[in-house]
Amino acid sequence: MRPNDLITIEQHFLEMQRQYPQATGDFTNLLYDIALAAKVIAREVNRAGLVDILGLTGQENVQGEQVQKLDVFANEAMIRMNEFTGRVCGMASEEEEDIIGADDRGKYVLIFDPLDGSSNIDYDVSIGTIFAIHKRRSHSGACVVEDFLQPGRALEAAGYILYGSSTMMVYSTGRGVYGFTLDPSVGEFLLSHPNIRSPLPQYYSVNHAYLSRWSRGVQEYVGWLQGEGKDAPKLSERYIGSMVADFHRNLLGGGVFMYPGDTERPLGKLRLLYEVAPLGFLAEQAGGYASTGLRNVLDIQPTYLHQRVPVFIGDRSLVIKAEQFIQQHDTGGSDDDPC
Ligand code: AHM
Ligand code: MG
Repeated sequence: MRPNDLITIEQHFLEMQRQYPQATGDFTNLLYDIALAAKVIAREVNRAGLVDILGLTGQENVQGEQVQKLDVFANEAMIRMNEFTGRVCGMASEEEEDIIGADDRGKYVLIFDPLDGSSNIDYDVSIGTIFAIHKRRSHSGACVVEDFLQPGRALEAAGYILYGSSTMMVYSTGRGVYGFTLDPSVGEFLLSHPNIRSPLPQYYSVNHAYLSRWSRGVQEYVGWLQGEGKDAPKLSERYIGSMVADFHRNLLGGGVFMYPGDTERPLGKLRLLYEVAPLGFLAEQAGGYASTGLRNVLDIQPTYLHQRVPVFIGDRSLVIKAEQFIQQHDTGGSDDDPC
């Protein structure tokens, strides 16, 4: 790539900001703060394997410093990089019980899952940070929980950072989805995937270990994805076990990811505010769709911070098909929604 072709994430954010002449720059800078936090977390994630090889895990490394768990480190990095900037009045993290106060003057609230897919951390398998930004609803003073409890449809921006074979930041402000790849030699995210649109589906992603606990509708739907019945697509399966990595794979390769409710966990495992709504926002911006199986996840009015919802996300026609199977087999035609 010639230098003239390079677009850094900062240039891209500034270019986007020019479309809003009244913008103060706060929002642009907030996105840039997140990109900076991402670089700090990426450095630590990349070192983690090495730390293991060198036998430095445990409470202290050779310098006598505390070695933090990666998810704790990522959580603290996101908080520290955003709390005193004056851009956010508060944050909500999947790792924290309650909201985290920041600068009362901030116009935005930041919601994040600092390290999604944490069961993969010890095995060098892709993990990621998911983030979402809302405008605060309260007018002054400290932010309140209602500032965070907004439907996904109201998001100002959402995105994720994937720590995989390379580090990528993918985001949307509601005007398409853009992907940037971190070039470690220059220490900057460079535009690598402009205006992402999901291709035709090839994959489905689900944890099959829960098959016996799924409803009839979900079982029949997964059978259909595998090739049973009329017009069945006969897809290949891929399941990484990090929602952010499974979502990313399907975003670029085409497919559907799901974490349905089951007899043990009627609302599934994934959290509306930290995982489902941000990725649902991105899916829709890339031409896809995200549903609980009964309704669009972006239309749900959250009632509490750590609310869980079942999710089917990715290729639009495959998600609509999931809704049809569930409608036909599980609800007896009723629209009652446990979410
Ligand atoms: P986490 O936020 O604690 O990492 O949990 C969420 C993760 C998702 O990334 C992933 O899709 C899911 O848990 C995997 O769960 P399971 O092991 O039940 O398939
Ligand atoms: Mg998570």
